[in-house]
Amino acid sequence: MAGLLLRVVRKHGGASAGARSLASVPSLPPAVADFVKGAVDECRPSNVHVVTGTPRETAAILAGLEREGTVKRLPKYENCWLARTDPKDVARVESKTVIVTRNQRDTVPVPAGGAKSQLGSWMDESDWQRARRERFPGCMAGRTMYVIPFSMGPVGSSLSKYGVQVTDSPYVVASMGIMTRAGTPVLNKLAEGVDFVRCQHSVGRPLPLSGPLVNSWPCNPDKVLISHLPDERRIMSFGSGYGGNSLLGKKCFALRIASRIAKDEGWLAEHMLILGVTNPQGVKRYVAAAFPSACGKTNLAMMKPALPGWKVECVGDDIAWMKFDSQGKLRAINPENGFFGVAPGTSDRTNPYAIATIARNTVFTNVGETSEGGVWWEGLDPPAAGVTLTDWHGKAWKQGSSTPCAHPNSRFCAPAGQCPIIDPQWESEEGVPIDAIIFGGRRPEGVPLVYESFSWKHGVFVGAAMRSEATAAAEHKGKVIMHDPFAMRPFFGYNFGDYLAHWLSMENRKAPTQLPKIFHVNWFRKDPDSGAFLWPGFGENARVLEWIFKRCSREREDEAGKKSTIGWLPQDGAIDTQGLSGVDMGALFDVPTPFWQKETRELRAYFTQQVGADLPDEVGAELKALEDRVHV
Ligand code: GTP
Ligand code: SPV
Ligand code: MN
Repeated sequence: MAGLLLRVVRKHGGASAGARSLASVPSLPPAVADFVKGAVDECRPSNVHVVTGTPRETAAILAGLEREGTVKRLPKYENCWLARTDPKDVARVESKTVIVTRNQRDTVPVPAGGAKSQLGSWMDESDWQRARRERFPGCMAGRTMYVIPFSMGPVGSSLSKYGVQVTDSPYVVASMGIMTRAGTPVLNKLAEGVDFVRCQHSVGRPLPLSGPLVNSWPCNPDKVLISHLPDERRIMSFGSGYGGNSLLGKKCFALRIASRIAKDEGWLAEHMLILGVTNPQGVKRYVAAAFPSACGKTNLAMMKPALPGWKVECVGDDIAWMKFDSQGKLRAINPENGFFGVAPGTSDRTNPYAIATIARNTVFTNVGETSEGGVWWEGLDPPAAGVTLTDWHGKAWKQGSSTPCAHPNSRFCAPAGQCPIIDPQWESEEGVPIDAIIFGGRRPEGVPLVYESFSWKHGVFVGAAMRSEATAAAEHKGKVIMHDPFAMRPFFGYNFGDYLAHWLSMENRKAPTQLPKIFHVNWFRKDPDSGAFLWPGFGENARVLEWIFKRCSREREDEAGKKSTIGWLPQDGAIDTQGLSGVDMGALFDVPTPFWQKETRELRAYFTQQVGADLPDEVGAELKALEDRVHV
């Protein structure tokens, strides 16, 4: 294999680069070798480097990035790095993210009246072939192609899946080394002949450069295309080096491709955190929660409970793969190995365990920098007197400036194992047992702090009806309230109608099934007069987890529950408010009928226009039942 690669490499690259690749290319399992050879033929790198994952290799990659000026060391901490991107490459690009299938309807419901689907973007196979030919041939000229064998989930777990990413971005190699289990142990697993997802990524800036780079961050914003071929289990990503666009194990694989695999195999791949919560009596339960991007998953997953005696432990902060076991318990694993978390707002007050997690071995991107070689962002205390700040563009920055110091979607990339409250079971091969599923979003009005669904079917409807204020994690502008069903709108790997049918089918499994209870939370309701949040959030969210915990333990349906038009609410006093002051529980639990009438009409229009004939009857019936309850 090494000889084969060397020949391919020599044909297109310099002789010295070829000679280096001979030394660094170990023999690859045949299927991996075929994939790599195809990528080399197409992208024509001058060198190939198979990633082993050793600390020495990682250090060398970071040192190379430092020499190139892509990252700089943060001397205030141990092995921490700062990258500033081209300001045109700062977030996931939903408008350039597509799924390629033979039929459009395999990817998205066909919207009424020729409207554009908001539930994903389909691309025709021949259009995709053309787009590929316009981008990939020769795109890695002069660069090294890194081959990253990686595992989503603990290597060897029956719930895990494997991938191989080729990329010309050493920043991606360093980040994938944190976010996934990558390197030789995975290559050994692949040598057993297990399936893997083929992931091809290029920043799209072959050498010599046709124009200057901004911030030494190669990318090609005009040509960005993040494409998925679920039938072939293949991902092809071009033009962006940032986040979910380029760390292909995350959204592309673990959500879009995996949700399709999960449908085929009878499990669930979801945009959910997983946490364990232990009550003062020592009883422990696990819950999974789906909130849209930048709506509080990392914060909830690592929460420090404000309630005495309660303990939260973190299994994962972004993605859950869940499967019913032979006893009928829903078991979840976190397929990731690190956190790619939103920096702004993270502080000792809001998320002390995240702050502890990112103190070493962390890559920061687009945050502010202090003159002491530390990091800074909105939400942290002002730096000590005499310490000055540089913003994410690399310019001097002062408090009170009209632009933020850190980009609102600036992120930290840190190993999950460094979290002080990582759950002892977080790498368990069989996964942790899930008792409750929580949906939520940013809803400034109308939506109560917490409610519980009436049934599994109603819970699926609550997930389908999720809406949230737009955030900086994607390219949307302004604070519009967007539909984001199951927090999966940007991440569905197949038709949303089929996805709903798949969720509903969990109730009709032949095998024993203990369905988790389904809840909806909203930490973000605002006082209409002052615009301030009504709920303190963060550690105080433990009060809501306590109610959810109790609802999971209840023997009677109406215990500690009050029936409302939208679901079960806590009875007065059922949420512990001891020690809280100035919180208006009445306002937090108000369910205004006019608001819900409007919401219901809006939902009916959305389902009709966007899901149409693909909406399962059961979900239509739940909407009708809600309409009847709120008298629409
Ligand atoms: P992705 O990584 O994009 O999927 O985001 P996420 O869902 O993990 O969101 P994260 O926990 O990083 O929170 C995003 C922002 O919401 C941060 O600025 C937090 O400070 C803020 N936030 C999180 N939880 C709460 C809360 O309970 N109340 C309020 N007011 N803000 C919160
Ligand atoms: C999200 O947007 O939900 C993220 C960040 O978790 S990214 O990996 O960039 O998609
Ligand atoms: Mn996310």
